[in-house]
Amino acid sequence: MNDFWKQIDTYAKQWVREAGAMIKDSFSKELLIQTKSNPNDLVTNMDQEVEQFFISKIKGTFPNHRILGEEGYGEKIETTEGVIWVIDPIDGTMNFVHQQRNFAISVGIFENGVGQAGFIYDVVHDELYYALKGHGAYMNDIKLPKLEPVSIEEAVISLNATWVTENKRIDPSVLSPLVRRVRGTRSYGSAAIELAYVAAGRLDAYITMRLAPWDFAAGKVLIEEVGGVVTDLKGEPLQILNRSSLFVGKPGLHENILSTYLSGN
Ligand code: 2AM
Ligand code: CA
Repeated sequence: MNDFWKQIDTYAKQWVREAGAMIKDSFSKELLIQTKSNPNDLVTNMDQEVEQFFISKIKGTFPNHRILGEEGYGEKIETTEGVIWVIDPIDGTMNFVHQQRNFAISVGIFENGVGQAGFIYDVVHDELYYALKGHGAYMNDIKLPKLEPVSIEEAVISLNATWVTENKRIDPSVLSPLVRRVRGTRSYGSAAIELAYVAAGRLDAYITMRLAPWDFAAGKVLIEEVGGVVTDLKGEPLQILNRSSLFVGKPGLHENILSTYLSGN
């Protein structure tokens, strides 16, 4: 690993853990909760404070780097050149508000459009998942093994139950047989956690209809580093600055589900 990425790795881990401590401290304080695009789209003062914390740290240390953040304190970014930090200060805000668990900080770092580093911190479980492209993926200090193929019958996949009954993107009659055939389904309510779990082999695949770059930036780096496959629902590569559907999974399983259930949608 060259010194530039070693330095980024050291700072990113330090800031993610500091931000996690800020979030933990907030559990004993009153939270200010507002809604964004609809009554179920929540934002709290902590989402905003944590994003501002990252921006001040990154700008103070790497003034040439650009930042794209969920809460909009970063910049308007239209091109992928240079180093871009893609940040979700709290992914799974509804879980944060309702459960005080099952949320994560997600930080993906891209250089000229290529994902180079990913950090997903499950604050409550104190699990930091991270990867540097070409240097392996880890959960805390444990190296994550390469993902091995698994059959559809043995797979535990993650998806949101509502999509099986109503869905603008995929005819629900497509997802129902898949749900019946797999070993089990799960839904955690935080894309970052679900992506980290695929990287760690706890989930075999994850399907979601619409995510923003800050939801998947870090997870994409993590999953690709352990040999998983990251595409949209059509099997096309993700555009890192665009919203997208997402389908990630173990090698082999991804191809099987795509060709048997998703192609043609
Ligand atoms: P959030 O908690 O940061 O908003 C829930 O299924 C997952 O999808 C969470 O990761 C959530 O991120 C994300 N999400 C919810 N609504 C979304 C939307 N309209 N666009 C993109 N991502 C969304
Ligand atoms: Ca998010």
